Amino acid sequence: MTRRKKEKVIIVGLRLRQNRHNFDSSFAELSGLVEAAGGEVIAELVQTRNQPTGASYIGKGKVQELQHLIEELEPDLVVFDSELSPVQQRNLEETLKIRVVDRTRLILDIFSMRARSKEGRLQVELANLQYNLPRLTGAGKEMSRLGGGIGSRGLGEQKLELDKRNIRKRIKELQKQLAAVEANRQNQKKQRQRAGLPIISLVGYTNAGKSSLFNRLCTSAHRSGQPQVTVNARVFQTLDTTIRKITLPSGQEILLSDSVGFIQNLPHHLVAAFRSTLDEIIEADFLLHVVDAADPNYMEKMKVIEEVLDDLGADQAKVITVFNKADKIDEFFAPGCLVSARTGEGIDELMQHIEQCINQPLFEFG
Ligand SMILES: Nc1nc2c(ncn2[C@@H]2O[C@H](COP(=O)(O)OP(=O)(O)OP(=O)(O)O)[C@@H](O)[C@H]2O)c(=O)[nH]1
Ligand SMILES: [Mg+2]
Repeated sequence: MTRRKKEKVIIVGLRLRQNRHNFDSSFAELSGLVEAAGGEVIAELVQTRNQPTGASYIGKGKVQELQHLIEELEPDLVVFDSELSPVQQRNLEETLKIRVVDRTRLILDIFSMRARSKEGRLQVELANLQYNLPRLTGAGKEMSRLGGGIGSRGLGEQKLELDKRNIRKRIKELQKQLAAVEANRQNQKKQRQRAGLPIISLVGYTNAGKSSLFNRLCTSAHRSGQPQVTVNARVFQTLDTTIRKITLPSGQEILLSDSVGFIQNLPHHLVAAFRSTLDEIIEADFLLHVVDAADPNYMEKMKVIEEVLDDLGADQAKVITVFNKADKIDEFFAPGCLVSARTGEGIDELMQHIEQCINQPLFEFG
């Protein structure tokens, strides 16, 4: 992919009166998502209302205000902090004469940039097509109109001209290919189960430090020399699942798995497409919920993860909460382990705690 210059973005949000708090953290996060997609936020526009309007999501007056802002600042696109209906999106683009991208599309874009494994790519393409299908009016016009840049990734060049019928065909094809990959994965899972080792999955909000903790646990458990997973301040750095066998201080072996992070308002298309990855995460014997203790919004983010885990049907009793980034904070009351993946502080205690959980009576593996 060629490096294009940063696209200029105006972000727009609707603060619903009954949902103020969620809005603030979601909107603050939107800038990070725009950056992750290769853009730069040059202005923000927020409206407070009781509910969105059917035609243009924000009210008429606000659309006018946005229009003035666009004329003045000449952004490349506008990003809305919510999923727009196909009609709202079309109306807005026609009125504003500019590319309009919603939060869902933006997250799909980032996932498209990050997907590496075969399964990840198939899942992302599937989610993209499912998102685009109801948004196509003519024979593939809309998709090719998008041209490039934020809001257009994840569809191979050759697929830009697909019409609805072909998209449906491609969706079926992808589902079939994914089923095959899934069968393969089930096989691997059986093999792992046969080995009888407990599986511990790292879960948590994107950027909490799951991959850093994964690496730290791998080295502390004397597995240095193993290829490490990539750590990055960008959101959704990790998409693919990595599993390593590590040996805890007592000699107990476990399988540790690192995977995709979550975020509030994850697009349901994406969740559906990633279902098998998510199922695998929550089927682990234990879930190590990694929380960024230095994040002022850590409580809300914890709640997001708890809700996601609940939706996925994960057993709360399997969750071990660990607060990370201890090196960044002075004082913190942690109702669980407090560690720093960076400095190694608290890691021994965490490993002991994991061992205790594994060796609880009544818990059997395989
Ligand atoms: N100061 C400090 N920074 C940390 C610590 N752990 C992780 N980080 C930083 O936090 C950022 C995110 O770390 P990752 O390990 O990639 O986070 P992740 O949860 O795997 O993120 P995704 O894969 O995007 O979901 C990176 O910039 C890390 O260097 C820590 O203990 N202390
Ligand atoms: Mg990661």
